[in-house]
Amino acid sequence: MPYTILDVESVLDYVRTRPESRQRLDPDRALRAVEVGDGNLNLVFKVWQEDRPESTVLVKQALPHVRVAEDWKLSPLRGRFEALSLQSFHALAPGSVPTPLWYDDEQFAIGMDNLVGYEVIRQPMIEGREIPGLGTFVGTAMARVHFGTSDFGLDSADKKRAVAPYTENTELCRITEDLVLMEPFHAGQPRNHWVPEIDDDVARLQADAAVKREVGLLKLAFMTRAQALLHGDLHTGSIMGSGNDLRMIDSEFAFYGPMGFDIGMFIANLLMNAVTQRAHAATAAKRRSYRDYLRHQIVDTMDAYHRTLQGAFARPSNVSWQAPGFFEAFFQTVVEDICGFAGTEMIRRTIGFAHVKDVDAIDDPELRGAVQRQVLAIGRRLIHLHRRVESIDDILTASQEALEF
Ligand code: SR1
Ligand code: MG
Repeated sequence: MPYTILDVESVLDYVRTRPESRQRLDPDRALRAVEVGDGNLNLVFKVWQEDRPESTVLVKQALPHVRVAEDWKLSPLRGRFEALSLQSFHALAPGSVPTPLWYDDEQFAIGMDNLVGYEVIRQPMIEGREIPGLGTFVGTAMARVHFGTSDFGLDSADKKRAVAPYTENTELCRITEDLVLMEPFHAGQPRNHWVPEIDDDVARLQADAAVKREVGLLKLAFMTRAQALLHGDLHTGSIMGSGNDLRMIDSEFAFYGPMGFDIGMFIANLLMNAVTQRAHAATAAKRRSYRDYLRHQIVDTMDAYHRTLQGAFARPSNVSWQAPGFFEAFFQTVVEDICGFAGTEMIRRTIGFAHVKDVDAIDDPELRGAVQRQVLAIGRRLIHLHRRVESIDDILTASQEALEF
């Protein structure tokens, strides 16, 4: 069947053509579907058996354009990279992603477990709900994936072969190169947008030559340092949770890049949430306790990431990585990347093409402007700091106004 954009009717016939769907439902029974995608790029259908709603699968199809901007053409081939990375995440960090069921390279569609009862954690976190174990989950899972796909975890030839397919994920890499690592730092880029309240702050940021230099270095690292398989877009809208169980989703930006990118992006989203609690928390006490929770999640993320990587390094491996002090010297470079990429994510989510709801949902323009000013200031500081940063404590100190009580 030629590539056809699915809808809530045609997805039912589509699921019937996939033998793998039988693992989760009976395709000979009456099926129902609803489209639930709320991201920027794709269609997402929940499909279930009418007489047994718990028998269900999720179908995610890549569109030939950006979902939120139809004239922005984008190859649906990204479905292939999401499917490939989903398999790797599932194998290296079992339980960290929905179980993949199939990938169809004609329809650019992935079948996977429908995470019934799970919700994307961004909205509950805006509302100040604590997500148990969040930092430990992200740090542990990403360390397993990063180690297992890197030259530390793979034979040299296998690693090179593993990188190869992702070199085709050119369009999504370019989105990150442009939207995260270039446009927000330069005046006159038409996709940037912000509210007039922060005009002066944006002008100062975009006139900061040192920031441009540091972001240039970060962008070069992103483009050339193929250390490990990255999720590529690990924000709080890319994580779903139910009670204590968490899963990462939406890895279509997956490719081989610098290991600090994912954790940097994730920590940036925690910091942005922390700043916005000034608007979202109902009381000072609630703001205090949620910021305390967020601070702990940042520390837990780094601890789990460091500990899991260190544990993996301790197992016998290539003699080249076993010299005393090697791991800590290497990890230092990862912390530098985490700090720098966190800064770029905070800035691009404030003045670039794609913002975050945490900030944009603040109705009062003055308060929103004040929040954005703080996010920009922290982001800029983290970028300035990144080549001198020594530990997570330095990152927390540089982000003090987001976390203070
Ligand atoms: C055109 S895509 C814009 C943003 O949405 C995705 O979720 C990524 O974060 C990307 O940068
Ligand atoms: Mg996404």
